[in-house]
Formats: sequence, structure tokens, C-alpha cells
Amino acid sequence: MPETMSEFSKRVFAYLPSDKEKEIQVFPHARVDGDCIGTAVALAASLEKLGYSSRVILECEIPPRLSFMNIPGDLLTVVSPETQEEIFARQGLAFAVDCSEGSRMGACEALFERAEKKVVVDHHVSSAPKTEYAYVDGKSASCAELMYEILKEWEISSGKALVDQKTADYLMVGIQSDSGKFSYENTRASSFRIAAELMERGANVTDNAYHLFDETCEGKVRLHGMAMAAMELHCDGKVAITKITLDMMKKTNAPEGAADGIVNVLRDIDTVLAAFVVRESENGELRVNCRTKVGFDAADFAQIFGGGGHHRAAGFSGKNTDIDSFVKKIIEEAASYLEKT
Ligand SMILES: [Mn+2]
Repeated sequence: MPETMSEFSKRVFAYLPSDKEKEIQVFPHARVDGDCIGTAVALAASLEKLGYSSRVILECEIPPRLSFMNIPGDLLTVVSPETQEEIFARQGLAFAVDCSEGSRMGACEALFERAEKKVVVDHHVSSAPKTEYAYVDGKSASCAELMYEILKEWEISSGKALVDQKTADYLMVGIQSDSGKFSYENTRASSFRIAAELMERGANVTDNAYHLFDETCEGKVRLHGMAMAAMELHCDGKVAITKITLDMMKKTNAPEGAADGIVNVLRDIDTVLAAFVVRESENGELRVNCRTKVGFDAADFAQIFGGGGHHRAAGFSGKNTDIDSFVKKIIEEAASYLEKT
């Protein structure tokens, strides 16, 4: 019989270091997202309420797009080569969330791997934790949902209220992020049940959704406008393609990452099976993002150009060619790919 979440939570509770001077260090994955950060901070804040000293260990500062979460700075520690040993000396337990191996933690890898006591809570199918204190549920839409179940158990074990309004909000950010506002295929009935309980505890949904999915800036909107205007449709409307030049980035004053999302809009056109955004980069390379619908395998197609990815989302790049020739080449290959399939 696999261990239930309740049993696991109790086992971990008993495993927490008896020396409360030692720090419980929480490790999210590198290139943090709303789920790993929301889960990590909810855990660290709860451990503090239980009388432990706890910090979320990061390889770099929280990115500006997640600054709306207003995470108290004293719950976070950014690792540097100079401070690494001091941080390790304080470590009483290493708790990985939304990932299970040091290799996913960037610059924090060694701090986690060297830990004597390790706990893992993750929802990635490929997860391969090397500790008997691990709970992995690949069917959970977010890691935040698993953490909420754990914290509820700990509320019973400790008799303390742990999930206050702030913590409920951190967890809600995690669920909203990873379930795509409760719309991705991973969304389960239990995601809604947990979200309902978090709302009852004061979590916000509207502001989170705005900051996570809708908030934009002038440069990004102008860049999207230019890219949409430059869009071409080919193969009876089945292929949509557009380009983003360095000149466009400059003219619109668009920030890094501003091109994200354009390819999804193109793919969502009713006639389109495959959408491509071809982007110039500073080093002269051309980067292509591809999104597709059933009937056009993105990973398969990307392989033609030496790239790869998933069935519906893939990427590849081009070197030693100008952007217009590369766009032409992609259209030709897409046309022959459609003929073959
Ligand atoms: Mn996640």
C-alpha cells in the first residue's frame, strides 16, 4: 500500500530536526515559477510559526514578475560562492519542493546534495528522489496543493494555525500558475476543492491572475502589435509565421522575454495547425518557437532543423542565415511536412 499523504506528513513532522537552532532550508528549482516559490514560501513561513528557523534558498533574487507576491525578505537567502559554507553550517534539514534533485537547483545543487537530512515534495512525473522522505504525486496539478495537505496535517499535529491569509495566498499563486488558471489538463476536482479552502482562508484570486497572466507593459504591447502586423499565413491558413528583429525590439523598447505569448496567439487562429515565431538574437543566431495543434507534431518538425521539444511545443535555431531566408525555408519545410502527413 502506498503511503497516504497524512502518513507522510506525520513522518516528516517527526523527522524535523530537534535542534531548533538549525535551519530548515527549502529548495525550489532554478528559474523559479509561481508554484515552486509559492510552495516554498508557504512552507518556510509555516515552519517559522512552528518555532523553527527556516529559509528559502535561492540561486538569485526573485524575478520582478513575481514581486507582486510581496515575500518578506527575511524568509529568503540568496546563495553566493562566498556565503555557501556559512549557509551549509546552519543547515539542519534540506526540503526540496517542486523538484527532487540537486541538478534542478542550479547554483544551490551542492547545498542540497550534501544535506544529511533530505525531504522531497514534488509533482513531476520524472521525479527520482534519493531519500525515503519523499512524496511525489505526478497527477497533482501543482506542488502547492500537496503542500497545503501537509500543512493541514501539521496544523492538527501542532495545534497551531499555519495557513493564514498570506500563506493561503502563496499557495493559491502556485495552483493558479501551474493549472493555467484552472484550465490545463492537469486541473483536478481536488484542485478546486483546495482552492476553495484557500479562498476561505483569505487567498486572493483576481490580483494573482492579473499579475501572473495578464499584466504587461507598453513595450511588450507595441512589440506584439508589430509582430502580429507582420504575420504571414501560408498553406491555406494552416501555417502562421512572424518574425521579431533586433530592430523591432529596439524601436518598441520591449523588455527581455516580451516576445513570449505571440506564438500562442498565432496558433490559436482557427485555421492554423502550426505557428512559428522567428527571433533574431544578439549573437546572430535565429531562435524559433513553434506551437502546434493535433495533426502537426512540433517535436518531429523541429528535428528537421536539429531542434526538439514536445508534441505541441518545440524550438529550434538557425545559424549563418538571414531572418528572411530562414522564414522562407521554414515555410517550405512546413508545406512539405503537411503534404507528407
Ligand atoms: Mn510545479
